[in-house]
Amino acid sequence: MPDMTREEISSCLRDGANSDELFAAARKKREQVFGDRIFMYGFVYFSTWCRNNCNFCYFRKDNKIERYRKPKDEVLEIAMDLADSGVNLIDLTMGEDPVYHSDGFADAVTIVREIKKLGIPVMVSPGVVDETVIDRFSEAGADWFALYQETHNRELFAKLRVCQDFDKRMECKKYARQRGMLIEEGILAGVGESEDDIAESLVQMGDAGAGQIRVMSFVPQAGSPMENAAEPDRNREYAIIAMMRLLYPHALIPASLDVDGIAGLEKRVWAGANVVTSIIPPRSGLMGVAQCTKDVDEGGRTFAEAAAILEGMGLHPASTEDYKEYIGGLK
Ligand code: SAM
Ligand code: MD0
Ligand code: SF4
Repeated sequence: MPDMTREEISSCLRDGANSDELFAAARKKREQVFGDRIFMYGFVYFSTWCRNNCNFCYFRKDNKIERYRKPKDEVLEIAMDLADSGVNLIDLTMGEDPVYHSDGFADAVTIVREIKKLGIPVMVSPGVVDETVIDRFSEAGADWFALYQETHNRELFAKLRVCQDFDKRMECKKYARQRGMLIEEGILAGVGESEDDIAESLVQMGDAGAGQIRVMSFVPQAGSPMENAAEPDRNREYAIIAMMRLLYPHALIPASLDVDGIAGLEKRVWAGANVVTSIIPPRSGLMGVAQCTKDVDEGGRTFAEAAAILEGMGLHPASTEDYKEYIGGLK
């Protein structure tokens, strides 16, 4: 339990948003726990097919876009390149691809097993899956199971994740935690949530035992029902990152390159984040989720680019051994 009530969190978000003291306090907390180390995550979005119709997402089933499903060997090659570049973890992400659902995620489980042989931690982000699939991922050695509720307000959830079951999504990550995996929880900012909704989510994320917690500003997507919604003010996301750090000093909190590309890194780290996520190899044909192509082919989302920005802030990418030791303590 955080040592602030929902009301206190909510009023702090209302009054303290964008205040320098809030960010300074968050950075101080991060420094106390992590020193000058920042963790680095490689991102492999290996199938963009999806059976769902989330209103905020570019990859929703009804969006008429070009899709891919990368063959196993190519995914492994990309993961190896990422590992060589220095990332501490490979995040294997996919849409809720019907082909994978029909065969028990056989290839995905093999990919996890192979990447673990390289000695690098793995996160899986497959969406809602059966318990037997979670068992398989866990047995293959997946360290993390990521599944974002987006909001803990059920009414808002129903508007965002249309025709999906709120409780089933919660139960799924709970089961993954029981099976010994670490879990990542996440919310969206700028989708019609109130400060009270955010406060509720921040409390519930802690209650669920999430070792990693994230917030991402909603990015309107061409061809989706929310295409013409307003771009949310980024200060809200920064303030939420800082609140997360103050409430949960030991949490891993991403600064995602998937919202504003590499240009958005510094502000998020300044707000208290301690993990760079969505590092993608250039010219790999891979996409991001919220910013599907931004900075990717230009090489702007690489380890080297992100590391240079961190160094400029007096921070340093952690070694993978260091990262393993840290998450070992979370398990
Ligand atoms: N398909 C799986 C699922 O939805 O759980 C795995 C992909 S998941 C990692 C994709 C996440 O990206 C969503 O949970 C959401 O938080 C985020 N996202 C998707 N579209 C977005 C958008 N337009 N703006 C910001 N974040 C977005
Ligand atoms: C990211 N694009 O880290 C990824 C994604 C999935 N586990 C994470 C949203 O920003
Ligand atoms: Fe599919 Fe995930 Fe996008 Fe929803 S957020 S449409 S489940 S890829």
